[in-house]
Parts: sequence; C-alpha cells; structure tokens
Amino acid sequence: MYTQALDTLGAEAASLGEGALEQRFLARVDAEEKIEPKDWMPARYRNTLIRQISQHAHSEIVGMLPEGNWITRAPTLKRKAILIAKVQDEGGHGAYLYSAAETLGVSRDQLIDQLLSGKAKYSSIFNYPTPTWADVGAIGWLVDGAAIMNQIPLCRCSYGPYARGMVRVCREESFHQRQGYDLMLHLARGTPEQKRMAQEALNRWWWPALMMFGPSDANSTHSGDSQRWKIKRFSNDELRQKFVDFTVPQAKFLDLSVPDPLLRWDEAKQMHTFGPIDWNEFDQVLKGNGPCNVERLAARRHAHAEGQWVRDAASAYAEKQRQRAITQAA
Ligand code: FAQ
Repeated sequence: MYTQALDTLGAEAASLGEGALEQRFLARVDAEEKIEPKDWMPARYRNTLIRQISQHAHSEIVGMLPEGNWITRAPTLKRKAILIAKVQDEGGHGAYLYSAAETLGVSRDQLIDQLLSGKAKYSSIFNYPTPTWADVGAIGWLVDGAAIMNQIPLCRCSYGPYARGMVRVCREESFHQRQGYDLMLHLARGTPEQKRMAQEALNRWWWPALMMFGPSDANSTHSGDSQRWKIKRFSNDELRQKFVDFTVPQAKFLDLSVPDPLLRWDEAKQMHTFGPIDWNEFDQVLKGNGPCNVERLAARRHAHAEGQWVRDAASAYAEKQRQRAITQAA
C-alpha cells in the first residue's frame, strides 16, 4: 500500500496545503513529468486511474474467452500455436494491469471481487460471440487494432506505471493485430465460402469495434478530467475517427465491404464520414444485456473457483517459508 505521506518531497509535501499540492501536481503533469506511486496526487486522479486501469485489466482477462473458445478447433497446428500465444499474452496484460492498479493502493482481491460480483465494467466488445473461425481473425484485426489505437497514446499517460506497462502491451497487441489481419487475408483470398465467412465476421465486429472507444465525446463523463490530467491524450471520438480512417483501406485491400452504407471519404476534410452508432445497443451491453454477458461472467466465476486450490497452495507455501525464516532467525 502506498500513502500520500510517502510523497517524494517528504516533509516539504506534508507542510503544503491541499491547494498548493494540487497546483504542484498539475504543473508536473503540464511539464510532462511522470507521476509515480509514492507522489502526492489528488484523490480524484487516483480514483480515475484505479477505475480505468482495473476496467482495462478486467477487459484483458475476459477478453481471453471469445478467442479461447477456438483454441481446440484451430484449423492448423501453426494457427493453434499462434492463438494459444495470443490468448496467453492477453492474460499477461491483465496481470501487468492489476499490478499497475495495485500501486495506487487497491488490492487485486478487491478488484477481482468487483469483477466477479458484476460491479466492475469491462470492455463491451467481449460480450459478443465467436461463432466461426473467421471471428478469431476479425478480433485480431479489428479489436486488437482498436486496442492499439487507444493504447499507443496511453504509453504517454501521466501515471508512470500505467504508461510503462502499455509499452510492452502495445508491442504484443501489434503482433496480435498482424496475425488477425493475416488470418483474414487467407480467408478473403480463399474459397468463396471462406471469403463469405470473413465478410460475415467483419459484419459482426465492425460496429462493436467502433463502440469500444466509448460514448461520444458529448456523453463521455470522464474525458474532461482525464484529458486535463493527461491520462487520455485524445478523446473517444478522435480515436474512433483515426481507427475508421486506418481500417477502411485495410478492408478494401481484403476486398471486403465495411457494413455501413453511409461510409464516405470526405475529400475536403481528408477523413471518412460514417453512419450513426447504435448507442442503445452499447447501453444494453453495459447494463449486462449483451449476447454473452452472462456467459462471460459465469466462465470467470467458474475459473476463479477452480483456481482456489492453487491460491491455497501458494498461500500455504508462503506461510511455510515465513515460518522457516523466523525459525532460522531465532
Ligand atoms: N465498454 O467517460 P467515458 C483489449 C464506460 S483491451 C464498457 O468515456 P473513460 C485487448 C466507462 O468505463 C480493451 N464500458 O470513460 C484485447 C465509464 O463508466 P464508469 C479495453 C465502457 O474511461 C484485445 C462510462 O462508460 N481497453 O481490447 C466502454 O474516460 C483482444 C463513460 O465513459 C481499455 O480499457 C466500453 N467500450 O473512457 C484483449 C483501454 N467505454 O466507469 C483480448 C483503457 C466507456 O463511469 C482480445 N481505457 N465505458 O462506470 C480507456 O481508454 C477508457 O477507459 C475508455 C473509456 C476509452 C474505454
């Protein structure tokens, strides 16, 4: 646990009032200094980070499930090895992110309880099903693609542990995106039936991928503070737009159609305009009514219960080591 009393300015920090501390904090953020766990930070900054980082961690962990569903049915040994590595990477990302959240004074057990009790949010995207092998390609291409677009700027986030964690996560996500695109390319250039599968997967994942970036800027409750504190460097709509502009040419190269009849290239603005997002669908998924919300939480609860013996064994071993150290020191 870290406390404000451990601020790197030591006694000087203790002598400053809340207002002066906040001013100093904002000046450090403006100067692009990283805020570290032991530094003074406003409670709202700390809570915003705990919220975002833990939601991000939960997303990585729940995000293992839709693709994990295909590990036993991957069509070749090579694809299976790639998929196992990718799903394992996502688990690793969750672990780094829980560690980053812990530096803010919250315990991993608390965070996991919040996920399993249904109190915590995780990304809407992982509440959609993966009925065909092409969905694995669409997730890598679109979902990891969207994740990279959102996470590259987080490498410059003002909070040091989160920013540093993101550097490695983004490198791995790039590999994930490439393998997804490669899979889609093989299907799109395969038999007519394979190409149809690829198109249907794009149809299923396009709009949920756009929703991943969060509500429109007008409805984003946290963006103002998060951008002021340089946690977020771009707004939800800015990142969504970048994603569309980046991904539409990739769909063209695959010779697949983006399922949006209103999608146009605006020559004057040098960007795509696109049709309205169904925010009602997004709200329903956030409320727990998406196609797979119940299934995803049930799978996590089952995995957690099945892992109880591992946690018990690790605790018993740690206790044995502690007792041994006491005996040896006596
Ligand atoms: N789903 O005010 P804002 C991945 C909530 S990782 C669910 O705009 P903020 C890797 C939001 O929490 C994917 N809830 O919020 C992978 C807030 O609720 P609250 C996850 C959402 O935080 C790939 C409320 O709406 N990535 O894909 C969503 O400023 C493949 C108001 O929203 C991250 O978590 C949503 N899509 O901006 C793994 C990145 N959007 O807390 C496996 C880090 C918004 O007030 C396979 N997070 N909400 O109850 C972020 O960048 C931000 O948190 C945003 C949302 C941009 C997601």
